[in-house]
Amino acid sequence: MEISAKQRLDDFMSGFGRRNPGQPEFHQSVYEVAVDIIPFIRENPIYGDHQILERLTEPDQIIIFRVNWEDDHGHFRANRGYRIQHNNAIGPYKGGLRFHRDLTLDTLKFLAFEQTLKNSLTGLPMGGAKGGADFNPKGKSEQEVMRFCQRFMSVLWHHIGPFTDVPAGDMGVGAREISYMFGQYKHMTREFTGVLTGKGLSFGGSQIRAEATGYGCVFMMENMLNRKGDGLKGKTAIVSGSGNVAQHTVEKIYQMGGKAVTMSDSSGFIFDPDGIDTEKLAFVKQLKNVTRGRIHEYADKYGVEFYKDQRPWGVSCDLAFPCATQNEISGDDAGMLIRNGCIAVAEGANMPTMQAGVDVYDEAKIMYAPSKAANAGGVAVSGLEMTQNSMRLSWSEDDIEKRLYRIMKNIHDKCVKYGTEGGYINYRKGANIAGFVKVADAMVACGNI
Ligand code: NDP
Ligand code: 2IT
Repeated sequence: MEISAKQRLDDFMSGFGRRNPGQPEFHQSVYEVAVDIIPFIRENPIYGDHQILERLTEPDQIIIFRVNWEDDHGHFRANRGYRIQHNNAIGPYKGGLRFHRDLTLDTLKFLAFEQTLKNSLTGLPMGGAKGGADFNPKGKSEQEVMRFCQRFMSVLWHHIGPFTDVPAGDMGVGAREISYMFGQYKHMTREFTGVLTGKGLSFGGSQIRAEATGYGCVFMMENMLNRKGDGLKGKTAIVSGSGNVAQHTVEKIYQMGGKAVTMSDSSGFIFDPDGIDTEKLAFVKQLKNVTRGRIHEYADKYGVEFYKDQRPWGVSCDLAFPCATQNEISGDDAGMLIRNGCIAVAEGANMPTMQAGVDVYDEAKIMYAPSKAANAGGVAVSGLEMTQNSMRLSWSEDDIEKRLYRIMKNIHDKCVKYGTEGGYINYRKGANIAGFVKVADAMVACGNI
């Protein structure tokens, strides 16, 4: 008797759960993919014969290490560093580093798995990885951050290289941290190579890398709207977060004629009904990237409301851009968004919507660009940085932004190709299948290694 797709999914997830106990985020991200991939494998049995889903949900290798450093008071401190080298079927391991107090192996395993499919979607030759440390950058001095980055890299350098594994930034790791780590890598190896992306412009960095994730996310949204004969112009958007991704999402929304009315951090959100324009955004950039303050200072300066310990999903809007962190939109939040008129969601953060929220989007059939498609612009420009480093030249700002736009349009079109269900585009399914096929074909071709 034929086993149903539902039974196969349940069997697969229960085996996966046994192999990865106590890892709910990894579980969530794999489930979200398996829902679409298991029926696809039934139609394409070669992937089942080669056990691709089983192999793809097991990281190639995980490196865990102690990072010793000294704080400004001369006290010895120890943190835990990680690098998950998830899959290199289509290119060297590639993915960001996250510094966050609560970082766990579970979070990194979900991020590295997602990264593998995301990198495949970009069309560039990059495998998937993720790493970081449970180091809390908040309240640390410049010197402490520098010392931590140096000590972190003094272990990690053994495991990475321009043809092996190319880290970049993620939460808590921006241009400052990448630069310190690049300096340390150079010091250890005596080699100037493109081993990290997100570098400063004067030492091998790319134009538009800092902007790329946010810009790309807005380009993805614009493509979804365009397909319906609509566009961003005149739309009201809510954005969460106030870090790298949120800042450049707000910037591009403004440039394209939309109006972003919220931003947030882990202490609450601000609601500015007049919209966050270039001048106000410059204030946010200074606040978050230089003085490293809290978002309520925006409310104090511009006389708008600050909602302490709350998220912005109750504010009515046309479009939503979650750009802070994972699992920031529950099923109830998703329901609230839709009741308040939201027609589309593009995820700048990684897996910001809980499974219950994704089910709500599915049911309402809104336009929903999942993170692996919507935020792929960041790693795509990282890929372009690797290309420029290999060629030993650099492309102009205009050139990179055009390339980024084309890559996002291409991702959109791949989602349409694999996600069309009658008149509805299931972007989640489209992204999952399009990301999977390229990696899976490479794994089949290269044999069981
Ligand atoms: P940043 O560190 O620059 O900013 C993170 C933002 O999220 C801050 O505003 C932070 O507030 C907020 N935040 C963190 N935790 C919470 C929480 N529990 N509740 C509410 N807000 C929170 O990181 P990025 O902007 O780079 O990353 C944001 C998201 O985008 C992450 O999911 C990341 O993985 C993803 N991403 C990043 C890419 C990149 O190129 N940087 C590429 C693709 C995806 P606070 O200051 O209070 O902590
Ligand atoms: O989640 C992500 O895609 C990133 N943090 C960017 C990774 C990269 O290598 O640029």
